[in-house]
Amino acid sequence: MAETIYILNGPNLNLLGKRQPEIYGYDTLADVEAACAEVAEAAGYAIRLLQSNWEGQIIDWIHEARNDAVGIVINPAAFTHTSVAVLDALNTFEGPVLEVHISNVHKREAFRHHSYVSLRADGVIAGFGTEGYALAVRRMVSLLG
Ligand code: DHK
Repeated sequence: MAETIYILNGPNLNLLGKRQPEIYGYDTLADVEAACAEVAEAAGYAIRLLQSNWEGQIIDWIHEARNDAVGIVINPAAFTHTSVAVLDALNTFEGPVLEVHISNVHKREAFRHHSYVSLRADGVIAGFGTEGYALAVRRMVSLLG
């Protein structure tokens, strides 16, 4: 069976495509999933894309990834800037971790400039729109190679 890359998404990303499209664009998470699956499957990997508005659920999925995934791509959304608990969970994961932000967080409010998750991430993509996810999966494939 193909090894799996987890693609985890934090709060409000269930509304992707409808929520502040001037910032996050019109693509939905289903579009993101299709783009990531194409890149991953071409390289012989499977993806599992998940989204939750609940911090504890994201942490539980990171724990699950310890056994079930070879890498994690994560857009922690607002938890990026607030969650030591998500950082601690990612520190329990042994494979590569890539952090994605759809918007360029550095061009936005100062509170978005700090990321707890970046203390663990092996790479960060910000401001590439939803295309950033598939780019992160491409990089994940090279890191796993
Ligand atoms: C998404 C969010 O929901 C925000 O809380 C982050 C991130 C930025 C994004 O650009 O994907 O600050």
